Amino acid sequence: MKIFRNALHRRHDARLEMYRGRLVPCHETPARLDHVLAELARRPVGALRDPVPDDAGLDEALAAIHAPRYLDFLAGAWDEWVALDPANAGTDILPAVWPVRGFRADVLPESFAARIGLFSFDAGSPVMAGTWVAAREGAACARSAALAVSGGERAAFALTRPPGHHAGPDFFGGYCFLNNAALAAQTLRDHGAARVAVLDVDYHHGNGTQTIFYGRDDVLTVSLHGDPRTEYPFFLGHADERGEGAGLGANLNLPLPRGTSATTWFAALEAGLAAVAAHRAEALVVALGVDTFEGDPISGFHLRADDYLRLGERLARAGLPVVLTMEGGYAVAEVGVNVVNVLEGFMAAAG
Ligand code: FKS
Ligand code: ZN
Repeated sequence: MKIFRNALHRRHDARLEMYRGRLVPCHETPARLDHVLAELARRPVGALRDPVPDDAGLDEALAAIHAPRYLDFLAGAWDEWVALDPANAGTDILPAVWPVRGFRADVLPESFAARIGLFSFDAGSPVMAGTWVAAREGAACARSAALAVSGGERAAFALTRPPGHHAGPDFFGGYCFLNNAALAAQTLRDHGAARVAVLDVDYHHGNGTQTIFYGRDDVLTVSLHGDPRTEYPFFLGHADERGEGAGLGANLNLPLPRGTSATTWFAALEAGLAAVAAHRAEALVVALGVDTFEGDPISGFHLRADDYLRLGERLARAGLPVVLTMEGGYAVAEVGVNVVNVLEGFMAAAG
């Protein structure tokens, strides 16, 4: 398996997120990815490589899934923030005001505080000096993985953070800024796959990916996740969201209650893979979060380390070329074993 690693991931190392009225240390840390690298050094399932250099093709691919004014804002947010007050350089940026229903999103405010609210949906996703560079390099990893698979590789992994699946056409949130899984799907489409499926196995609903492709029938989006009635991101991810317009029928949500066992989870995975087969997808993108792990501090499913081997095997048996993108997982010390188990299971069954 080709593994494209984001060597710039440490540039995004945000300090504090808003939680229950307090600023608490961020769950989404560089150590998460370091544990995957350490496990890969023990169990080499594929060589590590850098993505193809940042080029015009990356901009084009990003522009196909994100709005220009959102990309412009993110690229310049840190410089704007520091220009407001040089003392800001010591503090990460967090939004504190959002346009809810009835407010206007069509008029771009001049105020920085207003614009960062317009382009986000929570106060848990700090933007810092290296956020754009890290996220962009991650997008390059996702694109490179998709290009490798388009070129005949059976599987490729974008080993990156910050994650991507909550980032929508013009918003960040849930630690996500650029949607790596969506970018991979779009790249597969642009390079020969007529129909692509995104299967999101992170504990949290892939709201960004769903929203990006909601009106399209060429990219099926499937997500298995904690029921949004109780679980983040709360406001999307219900079973009755089936897509709209041309995309009607090309979105499948499989919400499961907090406390769901591995047995029930794997049954839902079968339903998700059946939808992928029915879509006649020619390539699959897996948004791989391992926060479904029983020891995860912020999630509520009960998968064990061995279950990730089974997951990898099952994904391989779907028979499609696969791009995997790294999403969540916060039992930091176990993230490496669980992620590499998926890759190893895949390679063992892919033969
Ligand atoms: C606990 C509240 C946590 C935010 C949860 C974000 C989940 C992010 C993720 C991703 F894959 F994107 F990283 N609220 N203080 O795991 O879905
Ligand atoms: Zn998650």
